[in-house]
Formats: sequence, C-alpha cells, structure tokens
Amino acid sequence: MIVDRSTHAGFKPEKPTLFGVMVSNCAARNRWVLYKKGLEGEVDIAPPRLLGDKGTKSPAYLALNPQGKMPVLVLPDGQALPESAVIEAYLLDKYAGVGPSLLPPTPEARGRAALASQILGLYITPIQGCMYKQMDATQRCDQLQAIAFQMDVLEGVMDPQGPFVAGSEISFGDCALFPTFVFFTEILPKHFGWASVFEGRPKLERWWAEVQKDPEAARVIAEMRSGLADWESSKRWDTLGISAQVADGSFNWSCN
Ligand SMILES: N[C@@H](CCC(=O)N[C@@H](CS)C(=O)NCC(=O)O)C(=O)O
Repeated sequence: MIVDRSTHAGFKPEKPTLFGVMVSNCAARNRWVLYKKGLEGEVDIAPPRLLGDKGTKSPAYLALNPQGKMPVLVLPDGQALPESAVIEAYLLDKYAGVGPSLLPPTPEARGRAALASQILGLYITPIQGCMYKQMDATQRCDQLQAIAFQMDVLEGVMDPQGPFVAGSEISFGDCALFPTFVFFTEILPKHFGWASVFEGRPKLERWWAEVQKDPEAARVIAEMRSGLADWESSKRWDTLGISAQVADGSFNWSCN
C-alpha cells in the first residue's frame, strides 16, 4: 500500500485497509474476522502511524475518523468505516461467501450474540480506559465497579449450554467479547488485585477456557498480550500514577 502523506483527503488504498494497533481490543476484534475468513490477502492491516506521527490524532487519520479512535477500515474508493461493530458487520456481509459465516444458526442465537456485542459497545468500551489510562482515583474505582457489574450482566447473557456466547459454535458474539477479556484477565489481577475475573461467573470462565482453543482467537490473544507486555516494560501503570492510586487501600480496587 502506498500512503500519500501530503494530503488528508481522498486517501484511497489499493486494498481495503484496517487501521489499528495490535494491543487495541477493538481492532483485535476485526482482525479475528479477517484471520477466521482467511482474508489477509484481501485486506491490509496497518498501524495508524502510517498516516502520520500522531497516529489516531494525525490530520490524515482524523480525516478518516473524526473521533480519533481505532479501528477504521478504509475501502479502495476512499470510503472510511470506523467503529469495530460496523466494520465487523461489513466484513461478515461483504465476505459472507468466504470461510465460516460466524453467524449463530437461529434468530434467537443471533440476538444473543448481538446483545453481547451491544453491552460491550455501550457499557464497557467507553470506560475500559479505567484499567490503563490516567484519571482520578474515585472515577477509576467507580468505573472498575461498573466493569464488574457489566461482567455479571454478560454472565447472564451467555447461552446456558454454551460453551460459546450463542451456543455450541464460535460466532461474532465471541469475537466481540474475547479481546476485551484479554485486558480483564491480564490487567485486573496484576494491577488491581482481583483474585479472579471469573469468581461467581462460571459460564464466562468455561467460555474463556474454550475460546482460547480457537486457533485464530489464540493468535489474536497472543498479539494483544505482546502489546500489553510492551506496556509492562514501559512501566505504564507506574508512570501514569495508577500503581500509586492502587496503593491507597481506602478504595475497593478488587471490586469484591
Ligand atoms: N466504539 C469504538 C471504540 C474505539 C476505541 O475506543 N478505540 C480505542 C482503542 S480500543 C482507541 O482508539 N484509543 C485511542 C485513543 O482513544 O486515542 C469501536 O468499537 O471501534
């Protein structure tokens, strides 16, 4: 792909191009669909920095997604599709005949998968930064409590028989959730003292064990863990003052 940095408008990649970094759970969700459907030859994957040194805040990137967030999928005609759920729906539709459909088999099961996706998008993604961004301690603790509550909500959404979100087959419902659970399982015990992410959430616990057996999910999880290892090496939680906040025992960081 050739990127013309001299212009912000009219960027037209040769192939559809998914902009996002490896550690981003939102971008990871879309990479899983590409890997699962064998679309790596059809769709390029690129970091936002390719469009400018400020990454998602570069003028060229903001021209594609004014929200300054990743991922964004840019089509060869220049149309930009931001929002991971929108990109996912587009990929499932556009490449419906390629590889697995990733759609659960019944309207009810598709409803369950869509509900998991909606809960993530409306109630979890907007506050996930409490695990790794700078903010005051009270807000962080409140948002961690909200994440714990939303995990309980998701436990109730899971198909009773499982093991996947919408039944016996992996689907777009699992794809919505599992990258965010990489953050939960890696960050909450290590940095906020959670004994387990799955205490009192047996369906999610069984699901997490199963979803990691999917080869493409395992690949995405490894990519995200590598990005998180970089955050650890740079001492992100110390540098942003998060470790110092957590040392204040007057907050219930483990949300129990
Ligand atoms: N609703 C959006 C959320 C996008 C989002 O929050 N992306 C994060 C990464 S997971 C991001 O771009 N963070 C960088 C930033 O906020 O500057 C989606 O699902 O795509």
